[in-house]
Amino acid sequence: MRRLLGILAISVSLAAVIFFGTGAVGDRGVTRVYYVGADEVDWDFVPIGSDVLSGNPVGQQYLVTGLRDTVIATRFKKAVYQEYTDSTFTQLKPRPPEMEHTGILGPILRGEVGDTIVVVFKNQTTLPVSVHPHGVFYDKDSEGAPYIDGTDDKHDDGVPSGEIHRYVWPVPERAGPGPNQPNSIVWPYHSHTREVKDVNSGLIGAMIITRDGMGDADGKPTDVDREFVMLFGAFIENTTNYTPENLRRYTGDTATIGPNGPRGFFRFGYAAINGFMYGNLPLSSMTMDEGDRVRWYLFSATSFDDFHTPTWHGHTVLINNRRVDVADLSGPLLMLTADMVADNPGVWEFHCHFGEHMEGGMTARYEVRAAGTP
Ligand SMILES: [Cu+2]
Repeated sequence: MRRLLGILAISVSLAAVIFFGTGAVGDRGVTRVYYVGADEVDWDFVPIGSDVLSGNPVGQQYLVTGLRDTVIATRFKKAVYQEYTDSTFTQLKPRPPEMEHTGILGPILRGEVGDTIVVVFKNQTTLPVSVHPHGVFYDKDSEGAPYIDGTDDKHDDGVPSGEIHRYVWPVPERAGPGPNQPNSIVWPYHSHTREVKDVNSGLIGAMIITRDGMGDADGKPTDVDREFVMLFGAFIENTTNYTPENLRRYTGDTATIGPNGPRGFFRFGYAAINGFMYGNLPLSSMTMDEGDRVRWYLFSATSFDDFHTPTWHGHTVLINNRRVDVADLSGPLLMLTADMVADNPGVWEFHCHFGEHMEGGMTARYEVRAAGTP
């Protein structure tokens, strides 16, 4: 009988742990559900058609790496993550106006330490793709990467065209800001089915994780007025899921462009900020007010060309308690969070300081409106 009571007590406490959690995750957190589709779109790196910073036409020699004096195109078919309102995936959820600057990125996914992020993902592209997160906790059915791992959880690795997969990502302490970091930090998510081609195709986005107790109802950090999420990403266009089609559709030159043609290339790509080049990232979405506490979330993409040094004109930032005006993304898929106080009204350049990228259009602008501006 005593033994039976013991087993009963263990069962009850086990059930309590399962129901209430261990205290580390989910004790007072919420579950945040996002409906994310992967969609094929046409993307233009230079939609305005000119260099907004110089007022000049875009220098064609800079559109291409590896074959500098050949124009290929600025517009390509790509795949992007987009947010939908519900599981019918019929209605796109409008992007919050303050996040218009995120360009080619997928929706910003948010969580506070203790929450659980659920991504109901529908692949509406023509090839299997996935959603692979960084930082958050995941089991094998929510990893989104195919390799031999001794499990039968394969649906998440490459969700077949037209199918839905539910990714579940708890947000434990170790996914949140470390002791020396600000109250919210950035983690990338991206497709990892054919990682290189998928990311070059455009399937990448950002997740913001806020320290426990420091988020509002939406998980946004309460200690800043304005947030910017910036991908410094070189999209290598001859290694995407759509390269043959893109060459056919947009270059009008399948005979001579290509690895074996007389104008053959080794590789060509576009060093862009959120998928925009030459200041084409809309300035109207890069605004803040004088006095604003501004948090910049920066990360790099995954190619050989992804060595970036994001630079702010007009301001300094704090990165891990170090004051700088040039940030260090010296390698693929690095991430950092920078805090700024907007104290210098004006229109300012924000660019990569890696010479080839700077000349190659990895430039944007931001605007600080003077206090009292209506
Ligand atoms: Cu760069």
